[in-house]
Amino acid sequence: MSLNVPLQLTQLESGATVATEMTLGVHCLGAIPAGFNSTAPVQHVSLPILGDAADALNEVWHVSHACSGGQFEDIAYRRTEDVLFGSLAIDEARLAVEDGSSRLHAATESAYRQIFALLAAEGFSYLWRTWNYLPAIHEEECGLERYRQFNIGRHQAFSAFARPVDSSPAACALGTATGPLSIAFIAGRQASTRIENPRQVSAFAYPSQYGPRSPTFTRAATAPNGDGEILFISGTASIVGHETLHHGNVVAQTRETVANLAALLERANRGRASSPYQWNDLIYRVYIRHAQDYAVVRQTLEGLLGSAIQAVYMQAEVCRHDLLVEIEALAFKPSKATPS
Ligand code: 3EB
Repeated sequence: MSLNVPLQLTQLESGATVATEMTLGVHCLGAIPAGFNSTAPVQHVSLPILGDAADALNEVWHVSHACSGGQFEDIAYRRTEDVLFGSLAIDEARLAVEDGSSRLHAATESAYRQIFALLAAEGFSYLWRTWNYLPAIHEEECGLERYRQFNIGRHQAFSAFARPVDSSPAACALGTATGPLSIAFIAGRQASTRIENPRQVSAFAYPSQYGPRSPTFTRAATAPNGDGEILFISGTASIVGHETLHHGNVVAQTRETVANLAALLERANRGRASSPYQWNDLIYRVYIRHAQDYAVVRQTLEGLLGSAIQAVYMQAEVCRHDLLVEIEALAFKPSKATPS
């Protein structure tokens, strides 16, 4: 199968119209830009943007020819021969559940069952990356924190479709103040190559103190893209082993997070001696729990990675109470790694 139509990502200029037939999907985090109009799937999450409001995140996945697509239950999707982007939002209030059972659990399980059913129907077996946003992530529901209910629902859908947890996608999961459960994803016809972090216990193997079902994500993955590849780095935080480090110290947490990102880059760069991923190749999303930490997080990050990095900073609830910052990233390379 030809893989000669690489996926690209561009930041939407304010006021620009999307080349709709060549657009695979869009992420709008923060306000939707004025005049924006898309027939392609859009993941819209209203997170507060930190710094200049004009720095809202409006990313467009596109290719150089027309895509096909449609609607599958709650999912809007577009696809090429090689990749499929989808987005869905589920209003929990709309769901009928039995007394005493969690609406978020039900919504998450339904969302992931829909995703896996669509991928089976379209022949895209490999889930590369998911972006999960859920309201009130720390609130209790049916005696358990909602992030943990989310994890149970996600895990059950993986089991129902016989997807082993160690084949999980790269991912992020963040809390929003309001809005529906919102999930976007990219899947491929070909497998991604998963990367774990030697400094961290794999998330899918976390001990049960973090909830009855573990989060199903891998720390990073590379995916084939034309003659090159895409690197997806999952939400990364100040966790070593499985424990949060540097309670209450956002500067130290930012530094530890960068050490984790460096460990992932080191792995991703095996077999890439001539064209390694470098800090400036990455496009970052930086989630900060307390908006007032923005200046110090940015200063710390730019001090370590340089002030030329391309990053959008947002206020969001990171999924453990004691985590103050979480950073995810992606990058494109025109060539693949050569297996050593
Ligand atoms: C962590 O390392 C931080 O549940 O999909 C990061 C990325 C985190 C993805 C997810 C959670 C998820 O455990 C939290």
